[in-house]
Amino acid sequence: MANIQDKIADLLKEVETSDINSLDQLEEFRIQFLGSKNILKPLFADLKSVPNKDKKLVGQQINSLKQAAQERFDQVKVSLEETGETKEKIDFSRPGEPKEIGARHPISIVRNEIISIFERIGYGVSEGPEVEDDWHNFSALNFPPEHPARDMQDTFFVEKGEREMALRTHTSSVQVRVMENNKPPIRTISPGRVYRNEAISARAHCFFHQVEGLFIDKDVSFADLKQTLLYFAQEMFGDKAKIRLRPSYFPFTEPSAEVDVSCTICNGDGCNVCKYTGWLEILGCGMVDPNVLTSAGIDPEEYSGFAFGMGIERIAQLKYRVNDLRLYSENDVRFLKQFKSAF
Ligand code: 2NM
Repeated sequence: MANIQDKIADLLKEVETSDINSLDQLEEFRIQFLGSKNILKPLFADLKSVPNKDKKLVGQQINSLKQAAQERFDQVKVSLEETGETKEKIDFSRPGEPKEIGARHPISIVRNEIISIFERIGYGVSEGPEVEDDWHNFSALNFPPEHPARDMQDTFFVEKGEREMALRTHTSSVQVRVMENNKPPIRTISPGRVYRNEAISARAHCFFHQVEGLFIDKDVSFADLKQTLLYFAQEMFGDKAKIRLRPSYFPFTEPSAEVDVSCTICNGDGCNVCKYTGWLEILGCGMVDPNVLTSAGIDPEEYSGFAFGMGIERIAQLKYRVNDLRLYSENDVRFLKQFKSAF
């Protein structure tokens, strides 16, 4: 009885006075007094030989010892943490190890900038599938059955179950869906990847990226279109930018136009970028053909609208002077890391 109480007293002294100045020592302490094979365990075995009348008292003493060990452990742990002992000692005078951060892809930067410009005048963003049916990619957009764009030479066709589908050739297909599912007024831009069956070169690629825009309401005119595009050109290329429209043809718009911006290099004086014309082509546009409105369930007697489409690679080329389209999809980090932007 005295024997076991002496042991308890000795151990308590050890718990209270042992030197613990590091995490390693704390771990040793933990193993010794609190671990699965700790030195308090044999005391519980010794307890069996203690006379019954003293069992309660001695049991309590062992428990207090255990509690004291836990308290010492907790208290030393906190104080080591406060003095920074838990972590390896940090030498704050050492030079940093900078982590290289990624850069946004130039196509994403330009896409985000275009989106932001149109969001500021009330446009929303719409997206849709890249694998499209004939209706949304061609028929609803007023492409006649024999139009060359429907040819295998121009469009990638894929089987989807029993149905023949196309990889969309423009994001106008998204806008057909928007018109089918919404009542005017409609103001939307549709950014996304599109596909054309073309041999890859510096100037052509089998996929590229577009932003198309659509505005439909009562009494929308060609003047609204022109002013919208002037706003866009000046936001994108600077206040001094001018635009000019040349008559053109698209199946889905009538009348249609090609839009040039005054050369961003020479301001229209003539240089090798604009081939001494002073102008750079940036997008196509027009008034949405009444056939397209009708196909998408909008009454052309009540509503009119304009639409436009631009290639993001083309805008990026003008912004960053990148002359080879292949660079955009090769993912060479030496190319990609040059683009830093708020967008
Ligand atoms: C262009 C040029 C002209 C266009 C037409 C439509 C829709 F869906 F309303 F018919 N969306 N985008 C359009 C018009 C696209 O890209 C050069």
